[in-house]
Amino acid sequence: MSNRLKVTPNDLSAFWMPFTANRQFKQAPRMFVSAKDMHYTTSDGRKVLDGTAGLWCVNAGHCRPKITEAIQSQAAELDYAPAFQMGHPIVFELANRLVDIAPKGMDHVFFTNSGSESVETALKMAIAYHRVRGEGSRTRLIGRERGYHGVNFGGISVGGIVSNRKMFGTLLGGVDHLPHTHLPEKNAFSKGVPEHGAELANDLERLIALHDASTIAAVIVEPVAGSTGVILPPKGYLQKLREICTKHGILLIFDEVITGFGRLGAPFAADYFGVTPDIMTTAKGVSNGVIPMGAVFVKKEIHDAFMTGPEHMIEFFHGYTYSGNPIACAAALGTLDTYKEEGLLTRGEELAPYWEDALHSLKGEPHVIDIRNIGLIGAIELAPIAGSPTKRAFSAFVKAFERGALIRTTGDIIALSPPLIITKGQINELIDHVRDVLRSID
Ligand code: PXG
Ligand code: PLP
Repeated sequence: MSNRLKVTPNDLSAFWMPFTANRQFKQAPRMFVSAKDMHYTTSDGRKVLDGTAGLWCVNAGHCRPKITEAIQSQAAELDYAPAFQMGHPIVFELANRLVDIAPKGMDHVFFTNSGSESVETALKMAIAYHRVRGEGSRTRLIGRERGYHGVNFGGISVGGIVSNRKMFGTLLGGVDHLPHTHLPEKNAFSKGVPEHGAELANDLERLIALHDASTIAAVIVEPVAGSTGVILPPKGYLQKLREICTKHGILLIFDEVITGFGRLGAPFAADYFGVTPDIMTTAKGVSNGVIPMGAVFVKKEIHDAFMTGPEHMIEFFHGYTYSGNPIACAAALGTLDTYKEEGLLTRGEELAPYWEDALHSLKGEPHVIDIRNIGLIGAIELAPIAGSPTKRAFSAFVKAFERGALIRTTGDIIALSPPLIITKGQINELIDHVRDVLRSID
């Protein structure tokens, strides 16, 4: 056992933790000190089954040798190269490898360091694209209620999660929202994509009638909404959005930060649904969550529209100090190698029926009011405790952790998204933990 295992820092106050109930956490900290494949190890030496791939990102499982080795050797060879006006070989190699697995037509990649940065990049690209081609009046952005697009100002403006928006002032102007597609009264306990609700895409026609297409740059949606508690697109919904955007010259952005890299059993949600967006934002699974990285995929026409004007001029005034950081690139290449060798980008397809049955076996357990699934994503929605929303799901989270399973909760919804290497036995184990937890909480 590592000698770090028993160490608990004696002062937890300096670190202001993100998206955490800081005071509650610091009274009873939950600490991971190591991880391997499907498991974490806690500071008190317990093994915890990872039911959430970290935060939806560790798709290949933990501490995979190819990724670790790639990082180690890159760190010793070229640690950093300036991202602007300079290059290094593996960032080009990585872009080519990513384009190879991307949906057809997405021929170019812009690197960022997170999903939030990918979203800002995509929104800026969309507005600037229209401007470089002489349609500078297209500046408006359309998001969706309950959407999550990270935490930067563009992302929270097009996003639709009230608590992520209300504290932060007036946000970006010129933004409107489609309605969300969560219709529990019609679709509860659907297996896979729900039957009802495709017509909600027609609301885009209403927004276009209100604002006029000539003012709208882009529509951004998560093909499957993750953070808000797993909301699936009704059958035919994404196709409809695609048709309306195309008809009106509006760019369609899929935010695939969660759905990208095999989560649905296909490399991207665009492949799964057979709908190709104009821009695709990714992060998380691109580097297995190991080193921060994001990648924005763009269609050739969009990229090429910028490649005009004097050749000595910068074409797109945007980029990050760490765009295409060599060590992040090495991690991503090690990740893609692991995905390829183990067939992980499509493994979810084989496992999905087993996953679906296991999840839906929780129907009828205490508090369960809906179960949703797609690929290797699952959601179990609980009835909230009257007057104390989120409390029931949070106690399920703590109980599960104590029993040996990491689950994720948002509102009163339990979201599951295990690493894509999970075995059937481990699926049973995870679902059994959830079942026992549901039976033990108030
Ligand atoms: N877009 C989508 C669709 C996301 O899911 C982001 C953008 C932002 O990515 P970064 O890397 O900036 O966090 C996300 C991130 C959860 C959870 O438990 C989800 C995310 C992040 C952390 C927790 O639902 N999604
Ligand atoms: N703030 C200051 C003062 C900077 O100099 C920079 C980058 O040079 C940034 C913010 C942006 O940092 P990054 O490129 O890591 O996003």
